Amino acid sequence: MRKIYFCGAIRGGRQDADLYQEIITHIQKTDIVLTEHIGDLSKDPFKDAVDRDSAVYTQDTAWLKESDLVIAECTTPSLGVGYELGLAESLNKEVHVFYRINETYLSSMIKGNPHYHIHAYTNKKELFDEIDKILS
Ligand code: 6IA
Repeated sequence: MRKIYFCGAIRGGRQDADLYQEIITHIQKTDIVLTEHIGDLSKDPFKDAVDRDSAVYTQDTAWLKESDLVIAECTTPSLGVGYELGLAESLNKEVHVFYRINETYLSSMIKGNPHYHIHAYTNKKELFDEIDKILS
């Protein structure tokens, strides 16, 4: 099974966390999601932060290195996701970026980068159909 590194905003904002969980559950039907906590609303990302930040960084960069494919939902802008996308490019990973075209202007540094496969969508059907195409 392929290992998918899924990126979504955490401290950038949790308004899409339920959608992240749906995406993760969907991908898990066929593949392994290394970052399955991204959709977990039960944990407070601001609590006990000081001693956890370096553990998060070490674990996530290791997972990114071992991943076969990166999928990011970028409607909610996130410094961490932007960093992960840049690192994924330098590691030459295949990267798919999703965003809701009616709700955000995706950064030119992502949208204009030919390394990334950019997928604008307007509804969940489009989103999941496109993910299925990528994973098929
Ligand atoms: O700047 P942000 O926090 O929005 O960055 C989000 C991105 O960084 C995600 O794609 C994650 O891969 C990574 N990241 C940021 N914080 C965490 C984290 N905190 N755990 C794992 N990955 C993280 C722990 C709280 C969490 C269980 C809700």
